[in-house]
Formats: sequence, C-alpha cells, structure tokens
Amino acid sequence: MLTLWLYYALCDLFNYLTMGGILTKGDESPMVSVPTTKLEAKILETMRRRESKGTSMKSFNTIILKFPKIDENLRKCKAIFEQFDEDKSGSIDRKELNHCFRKLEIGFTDEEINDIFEECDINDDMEISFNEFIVLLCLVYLLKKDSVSAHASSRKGFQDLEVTFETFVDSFVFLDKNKDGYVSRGEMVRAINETTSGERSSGRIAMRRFEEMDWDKNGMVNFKEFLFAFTKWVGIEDAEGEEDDANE
Ligand SMILES: [Ca+2]
Ligand SMILES: [Ca+2]
Ligand SMILES: [Ca+2]
Repeated sequence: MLTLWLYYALCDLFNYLTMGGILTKGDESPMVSVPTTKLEAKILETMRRRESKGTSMKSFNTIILKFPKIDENLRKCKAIFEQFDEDKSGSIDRKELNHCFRKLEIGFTDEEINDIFEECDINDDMEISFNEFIVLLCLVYLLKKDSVSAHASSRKGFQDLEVTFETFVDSFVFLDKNKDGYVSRGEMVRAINETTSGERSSGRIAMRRFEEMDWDKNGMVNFKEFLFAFTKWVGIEDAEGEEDDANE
C-alpha cells in the first residue's frame, strides 16, 4: 500500500540522517542559510511567525497517520491543475498562472506572481509542472493565510486542499524544533527519536530521499524543499515523467 511505502520512505530518510550522511560532511557547525530572493525571505519570515504559534503535531506518527488524506487531496489537485493548463501542454506557463491567480482571486501583484513562478520552477524550464504547482499553491496558502483573511479559501474544492496545506505547515513546524525556519539534521534526529525506537534500514532509497529534500545541498531544509520532497514521496512526478494524459 502506498501509505506504508511512504512510511518506510520516511523511516529510511530519518535513519539515513541519523546515521549521518551528506549533512555531516565533516563540519561540526550547521551551515547558515540565507534567503537569496525577496520572496524566499518573505516565506521564511512568514514561516517563523507561524512557528511561534506552535503545532498540533504531537509526534512523527501523527504526521504519518495523515498521509492517506494528504495523498487523496493532492490527487484532487490534479483536476485544478488541468483546469489551469489551458493549452493542455501538461504544464502551466506564466500566462496561464496569471489567469489562474485571477480566477482563484489570489491578490498577488504581477511582480509577486512572477517571483513565485520563478521560486517554484525548480527545474528552470519556464513551466510549472504538477508537483511544482502543489508547492506553489501551498506557498501561496502560507503567505495569504498570514496576511489578510484568505479569501479564496472559502471556494469550493479548496477546503480539503487547505487542510492538506495546513498539515504540511504543521509537520514542518513540528520538525523545526528551534523555530528558525529550517529543518537541520539534528532536528530530524530528534523528531525520529521521539517516535520510533530505531528501526534501521538505510540505503540508496534513503540517499535519494535526502537528496530530494535538501535540494540546494546546503545542509538545511527550508519549507519549499520540504514541500517538494512531499510531492515526490506521494508519487507525484513532473509532467515529462508521466505521459498518462492520452485523452484530451
Ligand atoms: Ca500549459
Ligand atoms: Ca518547471
Ligand atoms: Ca531549525
């Protein structure tokens, strides 16, 4: 079952981190991560503010228990994605994203839309793929939630999605023990130790999971990287990866 697979994937990841992998890299002090863009700084600041409110997650298991629901809701997200992919190219370009934001009544300026497009186009192909889209929506959720009362939230079909996004935020807050907006190796270790009693299974999968998470390889995982990892874990691939949209 997928859920079980996810569980083991996470155990692998944490075991790998516990045993010391890329993150240890011979330096004793954690690297200091500095946001490189204005938007990144804003996300970090918003996340830190959110973190000060705490988390409803009590253990790592409570996160895992939510996986089936997350999976189900992200799948529903596919329909939203397809709706905004106007030319059915399998990805969302800048113009389509603009339309999308207008339809969802997300009050972003053109500059902000541009920034978030660039932030989430992680493979730099100038298109937003499905997994990039999920990350994008979740970041929008985080940013909007923090400012004015989210307007688009009351829209039908989005409540489920918001529950999922809140789960992502909550999970991240749970992992980020010192509330600095980044999940470090030490924090990972703490999170896993609080729950499991050392189920060990390292290996290549774990290595891959970790690489997926620490996208820019700086030894710290920010919220965006965490989200990308999640989309991978639930099996959401890039548009190029799965050409299953034979019927249009
Ligand atoms: Ca398109
Ligand atoms: Ca892309
Ligand atoms: Ca931290």
